[in-house]
Amino acid sequence: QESHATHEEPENSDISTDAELTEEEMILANAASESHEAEQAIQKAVLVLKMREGIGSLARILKTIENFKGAVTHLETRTSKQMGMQFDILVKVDMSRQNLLLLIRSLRQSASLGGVTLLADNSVSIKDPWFPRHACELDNCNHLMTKYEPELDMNHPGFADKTYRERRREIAEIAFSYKFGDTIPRIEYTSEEISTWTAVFNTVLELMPKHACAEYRRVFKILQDDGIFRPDRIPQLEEMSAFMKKHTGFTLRPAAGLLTARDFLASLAFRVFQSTQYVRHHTSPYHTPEPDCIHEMLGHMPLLADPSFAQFSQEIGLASLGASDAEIEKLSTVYWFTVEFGLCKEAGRVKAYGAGLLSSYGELLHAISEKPEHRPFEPALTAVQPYQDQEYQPIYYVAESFEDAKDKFRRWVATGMSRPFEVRFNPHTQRVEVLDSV
Ligand code: HBI
Ligand code: NLE
Ligand code: FE
Repeated sequence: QESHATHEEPENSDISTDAELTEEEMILANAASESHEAEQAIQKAVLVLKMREGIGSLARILKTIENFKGAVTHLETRTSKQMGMQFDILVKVDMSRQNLLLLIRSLRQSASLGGVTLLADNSVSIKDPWFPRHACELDNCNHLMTKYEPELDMNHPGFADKTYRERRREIAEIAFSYKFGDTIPRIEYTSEEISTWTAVFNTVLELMPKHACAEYRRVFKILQDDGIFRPDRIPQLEEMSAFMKKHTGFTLRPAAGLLTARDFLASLAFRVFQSTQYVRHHTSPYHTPEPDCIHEMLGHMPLLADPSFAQFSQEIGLASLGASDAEIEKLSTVYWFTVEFGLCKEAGRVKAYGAGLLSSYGELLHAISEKPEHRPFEPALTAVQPYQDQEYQPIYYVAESFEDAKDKFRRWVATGMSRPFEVRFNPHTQRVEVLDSV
């Protein structure tokens, strides 16, 4: 018996079954050998174990996990449907990759277990994950993050405002019951909501000529000419969706609030943008940490109606399908520093294209001032830059152009993703096709 025998429990040491690693675990093992830090970092993993009839001991299994410094964060058992097996155990653990591999080997040699499968791991994509293959499946991709909501967060300006909370509930209801293909219900915005819009709209009109990128200004003008952008009226999601469909094929579906990054990014793969429909609290018109329809309309819509930018957005979405949690984190960081808070160069000048800047008078002025740091957009570095989403950003990334950002992003995705397949969007069927590449 080899080196791991030292970790072995005495009760099991007389048994030795084949402890070969599967294909996925080999990927994991290779990834693990890349760097010492990666091997040691604590990650999440999901294992399924089959316990044999008669001789199994759950306590002993847990003890083995503990021996390898694994922290069990979730445990489920259910009666096995298989002959000779008593029950299946689903266990989620936090542990280093190095120890995870040793643990799997050790468990495979245990007499009481008839099967040990690594279901998922934080850093390596699973082979056959579920993700939407058609825009209609986005009906399942509307999970909310419970964060900064007027109901939940004392710092939210609407926290103490009963009427506002009721209004938010009413509008969220539309998103919850929305199904693919439905017409997005119209909202009769109140005069208070409209005056918040008017205030933000007028600041955009004032700052845009000097500080917004050319693509934004171009589409903004069309939106004004079409009568969709007016100071005295909030655009309806349905009319904006029709406008975008005409320009880039992007469409909208209503979202109840901040969605999980995985769900939010997945929709972009289908050129669908999940848009909030409520209006920020009237006491904070010039900056709010959460998306609202003023941010979606004035920040996102003009650029999503630009072909080059639309393509870039879709590619972030495509890269997210079937990605690991760690990769989703990186992609949403790239999204954050580009689509939300990106700056770009135009004839040597720095301009804003990020939606969070264009919809926020306060942050736009901050971003182009001397205060924050400007760094060149470099996906591999940008993707690992920590950020917060409550205050103005201390760092912004500057792209040479959309084309350049797209090129760099493509190259980074091509080398940096672990998933063992490629995806392609078929515009004729509106489906994502999966191509095996390994
Ligand atoms: N959800 N509705 C909504 N709007 C966003 O802009 C948004 C989101 N969820 C996650 C998210 N943005 C960020 O994590 C991005 O960086 C992906
Ligand atoms: N801070 C932005 C605004 O006030 O419009 C919204 C950002 C949403 C991520
Ligand atoms: Fe946004």
